[in-house]
Amino acid sequence: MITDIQKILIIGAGGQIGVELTAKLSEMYGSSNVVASDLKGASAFPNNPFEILDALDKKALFEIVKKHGITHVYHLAAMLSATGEQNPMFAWKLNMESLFNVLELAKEKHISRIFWPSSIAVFGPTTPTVGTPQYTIMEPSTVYGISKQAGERWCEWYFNKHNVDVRSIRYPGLIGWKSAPGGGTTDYAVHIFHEALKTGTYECFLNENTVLPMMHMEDAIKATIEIMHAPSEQIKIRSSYNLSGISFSPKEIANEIKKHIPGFSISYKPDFRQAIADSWPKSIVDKEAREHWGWSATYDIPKLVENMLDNLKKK
Ligand code: NAD
Ligand code: AKB
Repeated sequence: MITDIQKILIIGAGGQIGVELTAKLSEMYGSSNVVASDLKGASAFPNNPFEILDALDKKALFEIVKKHGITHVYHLAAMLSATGEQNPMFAWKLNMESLFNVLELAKEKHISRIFWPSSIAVFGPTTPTVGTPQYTIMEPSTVYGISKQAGERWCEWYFNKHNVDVRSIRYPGLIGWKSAPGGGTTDYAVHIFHEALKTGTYECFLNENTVLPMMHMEDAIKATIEIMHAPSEQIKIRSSYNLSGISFSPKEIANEIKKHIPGFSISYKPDFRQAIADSWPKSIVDKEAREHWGWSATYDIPKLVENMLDNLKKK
């Protein structure tokens, strides 16, 4: 267990990333030093202090920060790409105002460090799709992507103008067996494993050749911990870092699953999420994250598929 003094608040702890991040940080710092918060769901965190918190309520956030002596905030609450397109105004409000609430607390010196995730959704249809670099054309076409791009610019601005120590990663689609995804375009890559084991078939909402950047959740958590623990001078990008894991299409992941479940079959019925996926990169170059703070991924496609199937079977 790490003994430096960190009191951590996780906002949106009940979500796909939050559940795993809360567990990992509790292992590192002790559960009593990691406060989980969400709109509901205390029972998911029997060992952590838990607070009901609406991230849009700045006063309530401030009170929780004071009550627990919070130093570090991981702000995960957001509306993701698919749900965001269906609730555009609220997605914008939630994603932007909640970020401002956290950034302002740091500007006012109530907290000392923030983690806020961005996404590959910051890129858009005019971005080069293969080997997308850190610096390139960024014209996102979803409300979610627009909010993440604006969020990146604001993070950089708060760092430059107010010395706010905010750190960020552009996560690809995340795949883990411990928690369920919440309203994204890459969610199929989690659902497919559950359905392969449960029914042996899966109807995919993207077409068979839609290649997207993806990552095992363990790698995403590793990156999050690494960027938050790197010395400040190594974090040279204060908007958000590209982060690369693996890239595959539904057909490719289905073929890998068939190596373990030979009878597995997949069909395709693209819906509105196809247009979102088509606007995103197929692969990402993360040279800066590697050079600045030593990032590298550990999962390839065969290892990810084996890990997902083995653990879901046990679960
Ligand atoms: P999720 O939807 O699974 O979880 C979000 C959590 O936030 C939920 O538990 C929800 O109840 C909570 N929440 C929603 N509104 C809230 C509010 N007003 N106040 C407090 N909590 C609220 O999302 P996730 O997949 O865990 O993503 C977390 C962050 O990571 C988001 O910012 C998302 O954009 C980013 N991200 C995720 C992925 C991915 O593949 N999961 C990829 C790129 C970026
Ligand atoms: C989504 O599909 O919306 C997320 C993301 C890549 O940001 N998983």
